[in-house]
Amino acid sequence: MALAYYHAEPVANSLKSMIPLKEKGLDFTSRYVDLHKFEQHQPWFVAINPEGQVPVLDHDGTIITHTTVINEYLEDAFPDAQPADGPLRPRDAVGAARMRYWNKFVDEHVMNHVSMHGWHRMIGIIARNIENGEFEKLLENIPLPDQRKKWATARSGFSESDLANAMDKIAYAVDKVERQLGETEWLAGDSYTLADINFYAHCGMMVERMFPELEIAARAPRLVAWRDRMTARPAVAAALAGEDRTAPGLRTWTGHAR
Ligand SMILES: N[C@@H](CCC(=O)N[C@@H](CS)C(=O)NCC(=O)O)C(=O)O
Repeated sequence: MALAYYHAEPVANSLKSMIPLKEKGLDFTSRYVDLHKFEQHQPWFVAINPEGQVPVLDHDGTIITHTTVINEYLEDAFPDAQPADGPLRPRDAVGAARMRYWNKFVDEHVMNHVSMHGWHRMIGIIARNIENGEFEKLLENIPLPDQRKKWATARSGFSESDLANAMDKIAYAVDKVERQLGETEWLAGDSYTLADINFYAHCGMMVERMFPELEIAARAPRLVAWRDRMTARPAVAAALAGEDRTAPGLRTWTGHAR
């Protein structure tokens, strides 16, 4: 059995599937893809993932993409490799449904909004530092049309109204998670699941640092305690310790928990 994981910095999607690999104690080869050098759009990587995005799981030559799919695949392929405090996907139908409900919420209503602010602060600077002409050539190599648009928008700047709308959605998600953590210890119930990992990687780990105006400590104390419980898990700490080539000045987005 050979597993390889292609990933970038330990934040957002790359972190989201790295945590389950560590939690499950699976033996895998880590392959860092340097997004700052646009390796994800180069022919060798597009031959692995035609969508030109990380992360990617290679299991004995079978390629699996999209983090929510990768994480469920790992549960199906390695059901017995689990952390001591229980499986990452509940074994009962209701628990699994609750986990998927939160995964859907994070994937559809959280991830893109936090990502827009991250791109605005970090990718925008990287994109504006690329010469005209060269930037257009880089755009041509991006396989996904929406991603091509996102790079172009990052360079020209996201609109104030889009950023404000994203901010409203993030505040909504923070309040929703805070309410849930008033009822259950973890997002999907009494056990730690892939849903916690998803929200942590896309929002929970960096929300306080990225959005001081939300006054997270006062507004969402249960979320802060949950985040600290997550960060203290040895597997999460190991995942966060992964390679990070982000220039220190640009780490408004990635530098939080490390
Ligand atoms: N839906 C995909 C999204 C993957 C994604 O957005 N990856 C980002 C990194 S967090 C990426 O590869 N960005 C590089 C680019 O778009 O050029 C997933 O869940 O894996």
